[in-house]
Amino acid sequence: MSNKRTLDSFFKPPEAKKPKLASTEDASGHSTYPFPIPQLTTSVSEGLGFAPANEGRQINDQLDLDLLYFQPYIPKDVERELFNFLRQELFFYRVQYQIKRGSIETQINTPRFTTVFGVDESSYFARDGSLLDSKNHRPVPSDRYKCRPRPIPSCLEALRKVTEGSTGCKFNFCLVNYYASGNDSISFHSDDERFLGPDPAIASFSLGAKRDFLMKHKPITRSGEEPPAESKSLKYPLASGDMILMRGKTQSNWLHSIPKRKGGESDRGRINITFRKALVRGGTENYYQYNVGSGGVYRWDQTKQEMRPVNSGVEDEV
Ligand SMILES: O=C(O)CCC(=O)C(=O)O
Repeated sequence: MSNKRTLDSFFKPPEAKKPKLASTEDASGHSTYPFPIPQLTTSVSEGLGFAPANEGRQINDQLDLDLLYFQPYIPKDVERELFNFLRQELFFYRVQYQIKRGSIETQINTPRFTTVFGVDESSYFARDGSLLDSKNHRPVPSDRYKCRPRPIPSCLEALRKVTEGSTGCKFNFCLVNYYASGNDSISFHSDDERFLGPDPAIASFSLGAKRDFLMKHKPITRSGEEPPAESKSLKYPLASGDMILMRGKTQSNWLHSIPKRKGGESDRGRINITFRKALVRGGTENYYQYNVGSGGVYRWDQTKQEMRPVNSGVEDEV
C-alpha cells in the first residue's frame, strides 16, 4: 500500500493513536543490560501514584506468621499495562546450576524465567550508573564482585519507591520471576538467607495470571516433627495487582511456594516482583548467580507470544 494520503483521508479526523507501550527514545540503558529498558508510559507511572489501591490486611493469626496482604496494591486500570510492559521490555534468563548431594552432582533447571537488579548495602549506583562504595563514595574496586550488579531500571524503581513509602521498609534488590505457564513454578523454600539479616521484610507483587501461593510452617524440631495443629497450611490465590508483604518471623519459620498447575489461566503468564534488602556482598553474588547465571538472554516475542532466546542464531523454519 502506498504511503500517499488520499483526498478522503485528508478530510477524515485523524484516528486515535494506539497507546504506545513504551517510548524507546526514553530508554534507560546501562553497560550491564543486554538491551535498554524503556521508561514507563505516563499513564502507568501516574497510575502508580495512586498505589496502594487498598489498605493492607494484617494476617498474624498463626504461629510466627506476619503478613500484610494488599488486594490489590496496584490499581486495577494499571496492572494489565504494567504486566504487558514488563513482560515485553525486560530481559530474562532460564538459569541452570549444579548442586552436590553427597558426592553426586546434579544439574538443576530453574522452572521459570528470572531476572534481577540491585546491589547490597556495601555499594550503590550513582546517577551516572557507576557503582560506588557506600562508605568512601569512591568507585568500587573491580574485584569486589564476581558478578556485574545492575541498577534497578526506572520502571521498577518507581514501584520500589512507592512500596518503601507504604511499608516503611527499605529495599535495594528487585527480583523478577516470569511463570510462562502452569508448568513453571517455585518449590517450597524460605527467603531466610543470612545476607538478608534477621526478620527480613520482602514485598512480593503479582501481575497477570492468578496463581496459588502456598505457605506452611517449617518443622518445629530438629527431628522434623510436624508443626502444631494450630499452624495450618495456607493458600492465597494471588491475583494481578496483589502484594504480600512477608515480615517479622515469617521467613525464619514459614516456607512458601507457587506449585505447578494444570489448566486455568496459568498459561496466560504471571510476573512476580519481589523487593528485598541484601546487607552484604554475598547476597549480591547469590542473587545474580541464581537469577542471571551464565546462560543466554530471553525476551518476549509479541508475535509468537512466548519468551525467545535473543541472538541465539537459532530460528524457526518458515
Ligand atoms: O512468585 C511468587 O509469588 C513467589 C516468588 C518467590 O517465592 C521468590 O522469588 O522467592
